[in-house]
Amino acid sequence: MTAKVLVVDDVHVIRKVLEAKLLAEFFEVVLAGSGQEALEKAHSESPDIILLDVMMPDIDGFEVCRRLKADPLTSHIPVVMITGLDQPSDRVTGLEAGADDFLTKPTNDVALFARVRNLVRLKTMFDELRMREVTGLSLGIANHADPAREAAALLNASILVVEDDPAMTELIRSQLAYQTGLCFVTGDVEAKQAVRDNLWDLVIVSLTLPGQNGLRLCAHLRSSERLRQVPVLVLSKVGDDRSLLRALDLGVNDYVTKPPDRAELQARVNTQLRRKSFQDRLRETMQMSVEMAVIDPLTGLYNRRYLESHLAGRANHDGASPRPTALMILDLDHFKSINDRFGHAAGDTVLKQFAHRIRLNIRGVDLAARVGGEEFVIVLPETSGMEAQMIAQRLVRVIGQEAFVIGDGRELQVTVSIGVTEARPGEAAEEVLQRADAALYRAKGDGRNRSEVAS
Ligand code: GH3
Ligand code: MG
Repeated sequence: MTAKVLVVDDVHVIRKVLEAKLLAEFFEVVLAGSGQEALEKAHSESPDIILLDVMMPDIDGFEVCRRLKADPLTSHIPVVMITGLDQPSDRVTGLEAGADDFLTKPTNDVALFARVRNLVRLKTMFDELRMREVTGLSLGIANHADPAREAAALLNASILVVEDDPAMTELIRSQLAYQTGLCFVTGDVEAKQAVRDNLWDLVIVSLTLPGQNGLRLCAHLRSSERLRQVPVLVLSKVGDDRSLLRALDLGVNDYVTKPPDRAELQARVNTQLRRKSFQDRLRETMQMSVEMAVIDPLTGLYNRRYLESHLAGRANHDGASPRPTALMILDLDHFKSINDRFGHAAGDTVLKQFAHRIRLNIRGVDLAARVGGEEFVIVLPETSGMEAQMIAQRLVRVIGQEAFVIGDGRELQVTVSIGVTEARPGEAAEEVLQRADAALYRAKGDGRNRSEVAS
């Protein structure tokens, strides 16, 4: 992973040391020697992350951070505050200023790279999400970011804590008391069961479980695609860099040393939960664009494209099932006059309600698609032409019997005509559709509000 890091410190030597370390890990580095310069370079260089010293003579780090986070052009760049002393009050001030993470001087390399990588990953994901949302919004297929939902994701997360030390468990319970979905287990066996049965937003694993079970659990949590979606935060013992490095190598997302500092634990938990929530949104956006390709937006039924590929696939599988497949084409009667008399919006409302009634009256295995303006197709697997005709007659009743409601309580009588046919083994979709269409034509000719089976 490569990323551009802006290092801000008024002390030349410290800037140079950090630069050397980051360059050695193949990061691109930009330096700033004052708060003012940091603000300028945050704009001109578009860094992926900012390492920000607290104590600087012109504008201090807290104020720089506040200004970065208040500016829409820089608010998305993660900021790591570098606090001079191990001062918990500085951390709290930093978090209040909007900092995403913090490190204490002198910076320990393991911590430095873990934090930087973690936040760069987070930003990469966030950038990707913003890009897709912009594209999605312009296509009308994505929702705007929902701040209330995001806030809820940070408080009502489901968090699994794996810790066998009762005192530590109590400490974590009190530090994360604001979280409503905390669950504690003491061993790796229970933990494996818990991750198998539930999808967690975060798993916190103690690396001091007996017999390296903490590390083994981390490996397990990275072993499958499903589990890899869950962020892992480890609790490590001060000085046990070996286990910590192993865990980071295994791909855990972040760590806190024991006993955790309240502000630090909360900040790291929040970072991971935010990451998880971005990730979930990304997946939803992708899911949505996949659906958009095959779903008719007005009715929620499949579209013509989906139906065509479904029918092509069905023809290839013919013979596998001894039972026939039936198909029907449905066309609303005199739909043009509904539009003419009540307007296009009323017509749309009728189409939606029509689709809803159809869906309520077919089986889960049946496939309903909107193939034209007011023309629909239903494919019924394992169904004969005669059975399909009975279903079609029921649909005719379901549509015609009860009036449709269009806006301000106005009611409207709507009827449908249906052509039914049974697909012959190996028959091309085109032929089946043509036969159903001919039957539909007869239903229209015979007075509408009825269904006919192809001869
Ligand atoms: P028939 O009983 O013979 O089927 O008559 P019809 O009026 O239903 O058929 P026709 O094909 O003459 O008209 C279909 C109308 O459907 C014309 C078109 O304006 C309308 N239409 C097509 N797509 C939409 C849509 O998405 N929304 C609305 N409101 N109307 C649509
Ligand atoms: Mg029609």
